[in-house]
Amino acid sequence: MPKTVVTTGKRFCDIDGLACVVAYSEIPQVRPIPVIVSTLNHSISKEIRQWPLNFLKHYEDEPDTSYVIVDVSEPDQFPPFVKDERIIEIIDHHVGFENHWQEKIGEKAKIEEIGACATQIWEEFKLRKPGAKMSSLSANLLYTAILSNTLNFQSFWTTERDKKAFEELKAYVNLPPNWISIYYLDQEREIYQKPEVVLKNDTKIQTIKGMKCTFGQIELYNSRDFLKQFSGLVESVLKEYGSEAWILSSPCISEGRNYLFTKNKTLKDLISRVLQVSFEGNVGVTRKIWTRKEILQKIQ
Ligand SMILES: [Mn+2]
Repeated sequence: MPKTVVTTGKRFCDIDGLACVVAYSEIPQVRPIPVIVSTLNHSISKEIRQWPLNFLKHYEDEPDTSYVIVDVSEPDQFPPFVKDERIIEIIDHHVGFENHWQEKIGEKAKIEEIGACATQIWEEFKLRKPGAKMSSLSANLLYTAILSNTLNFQSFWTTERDKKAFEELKAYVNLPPNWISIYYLDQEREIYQKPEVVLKNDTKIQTIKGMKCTFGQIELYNSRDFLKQFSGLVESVLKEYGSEAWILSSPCISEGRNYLFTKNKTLKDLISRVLQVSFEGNVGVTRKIWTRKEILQKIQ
């Protein structure tokens, strides 16, 4: 029997990736198999982990399996079982590989600059299943993913489409009225319990101006307090990757700006110039909130 698998990146999975895999599996007539091989990061809070998330953690490729990829489009980031030639659809909001996939699968490659991939999945659901009711599990996940991936609608890539999807999903969610604060406080608690794990699950190696750079990210309610307490730990964790330089970016939800922490002069100079940040010692504060993706696009 031909099967379709819907999956996301292999390194770590955030609430957006999870939401997209689970919700997408509701769209086609014959349900695709949801598979997530990566570690779930802290944006998937303890409470969310207790929801009946029905994905598989492993998959063995079969010659008649087709693949749908969500929330990632860089081929290097796909799980090892995925066969690129059998990818039938890609929905993602990370730019860089649009032309590559356009050539391979044409209009089935939906790669757009938008706040959350969850927004694209909601739109896809509406388009392909007009009038259908989404399960509250999927709606809860997409709703939370839009909130989280747009940094509470403060990120630069947030669009009106994200806001509209968030509003429309309210009709299908089954969440307490104070869900937003429950969600963020849950995450913060977990981060303080194991900052090292959280940081490792959201660290990427990037080449910036020809320099290998370890780029960590921790989204917090209060980044200033966190850095006061954990700057030493952040430095030692990021140094472990052995790159030429390291940097932490911490979007601070309560202040609507980022705290950046690095000891590398080249990075400080580059970021000061491009993002108009002035560093005091090793810490710089931006004027607005930036995701790592946006920072990288600006400085590369
Ligand atoms: Mn995403």
